[in-house]
Amino acid sequence: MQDFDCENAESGNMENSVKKLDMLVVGAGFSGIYQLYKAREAGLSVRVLEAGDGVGGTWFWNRYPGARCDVESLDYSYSFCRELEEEWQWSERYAPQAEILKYMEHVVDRFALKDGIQLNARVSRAVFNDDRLLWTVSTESGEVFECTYLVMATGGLSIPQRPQLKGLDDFKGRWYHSAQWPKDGVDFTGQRVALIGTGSSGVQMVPIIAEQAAKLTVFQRTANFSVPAHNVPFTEKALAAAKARYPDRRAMGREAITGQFLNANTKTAAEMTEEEQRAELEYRWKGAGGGFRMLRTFADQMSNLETNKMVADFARNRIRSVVKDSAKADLLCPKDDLPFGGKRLCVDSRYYETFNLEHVDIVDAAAHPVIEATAHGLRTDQCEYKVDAIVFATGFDAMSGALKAIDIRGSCGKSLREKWEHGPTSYLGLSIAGFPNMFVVAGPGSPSVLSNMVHSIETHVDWIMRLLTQARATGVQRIEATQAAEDGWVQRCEDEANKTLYPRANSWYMGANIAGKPRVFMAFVSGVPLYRRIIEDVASNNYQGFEMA
Ligand code: NA7
Repeated sequence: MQDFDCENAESGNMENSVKKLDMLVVGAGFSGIYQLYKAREAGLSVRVLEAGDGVGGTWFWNRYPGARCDVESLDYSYSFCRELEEEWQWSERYAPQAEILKYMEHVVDRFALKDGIQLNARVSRAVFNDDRLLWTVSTESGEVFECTYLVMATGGLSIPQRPQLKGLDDFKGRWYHSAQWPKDGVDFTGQRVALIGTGSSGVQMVPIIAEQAAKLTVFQRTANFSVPAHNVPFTEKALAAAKARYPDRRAMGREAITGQFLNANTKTAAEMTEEEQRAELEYRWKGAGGGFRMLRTFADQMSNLETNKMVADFARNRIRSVVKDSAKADLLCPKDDLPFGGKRLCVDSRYYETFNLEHVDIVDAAAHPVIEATAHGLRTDQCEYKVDAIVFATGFDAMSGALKAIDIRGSCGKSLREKWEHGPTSYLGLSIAGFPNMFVVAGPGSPSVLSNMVHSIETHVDWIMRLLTQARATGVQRIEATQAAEDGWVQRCEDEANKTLYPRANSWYMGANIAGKPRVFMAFVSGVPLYRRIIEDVASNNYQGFEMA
């Protein structure tokens, strides 16, 4: 089948020509690339539209100093091709941004996908036509496409949030956002730098910027928990040994709550002696563990406040044992009202240690918020901090932001922005009632950001392709989640979240990081294996919850 049917491409007027495809995919990150590969394999004409001037999604945009994935590289990679797994040589346990981007570019080249991806094409509007059963999709530059299936591979963290800071235009230095970092990098040598935000991006950046800057002042609104990554370079031997066990590793990942094997403890804290509890905590914090293993210390860690507090206290003690200045340590210790893991856990290399450097300071931006930027720095209600550069590591309009950024109109002109006014809703995090033939990869209502994203992406794309293959074989032209199925799923997601401690935290999972955003827990919290079984059951039951016509 022809890959790209430019019906009017010969007309010479590309702006007004309408390109017709079986499938249009929005976004060329991990989701979009795999969706393109699978759709081509199934013989569909397909094109990916990508806003950036390169592929990679998250890993294209987030080039800030120290950016790396905090899911281990061997897990945070495609599993669909054994040869690809064998060929690719990860250099470290946790790959840096540049290496992940190189990997994604390699995948695009290796599977000859480049000609299916259109760069510099930001989608602004998508409208469903009920009579013709087609989506009309427009880009900001005025290109128009028609497609039968629309796949939103727009990512969970792709709309950066820059605080509306008064006076920023008058600031005479340079400012940056972690997710819009200059491609050529930034040299902070000898500079006074202000960094706002202490989520994963800020936590990864602090040690690296501190190496260059003359003075680094970190403005922290909420202290979050961060655990040591224990990142190490792979030796040839270690990588070969890991690869020899790859099929087992992937199989264990599939059956793990987060889609990556973290050696989860199956016992609750109450089922262990104090000595055993201590040993478990130590094991997870230290080299053999590290990273997200700390989230699986006890089986009831995210549902039992007392157990969670045990982990939180352990982490707080560790912070205090590292940070010598007790005033800094007080600030860096998360408060009691934040459950451990309630906000996305940070995974760091020398974050807390960096605050022992004399030129690195921390400011309590909750007690003394940044009020404005001045010509020479930032002003809180207490004083002015003179700086040469401001770095915003202030996060994203997560989960729903990227979809709401596009004017999506479903059946009978229904607006997704209006539908989601009170928070995102979906059936299985894959499909939205009123938006036929549109699918969301790792969308709100699926494990997505609570899981190893690459695993969840592969699960979704495979599921979507299975559905479309059956639909095409049986002459089904319109696939739409029913409102009842969606309502039931939304309720289930809420019920599952309410069994946990997650809703207690003012996290971006809850939409709490954006002023005025509805507070809804946006992910399916009960884990990858259960979720996969649910969607497999739906498929086996003739796509229960979908209307297929
Ligand atoms: P996050 O995790 O959303 O962190 C953003 C940080 O910025 C967080 O500490 C926020 O404080 C802080 N923030 C946001 N707005 C402000 C204002 N106005 N003033 C002061 N501080 C502010 O984003 P990241 O980019 O670090 O990480 C995103 C994800 O990428 C991460 O979770 C991983 O999945 C990878 P708050 O906690 O809201 O008080």
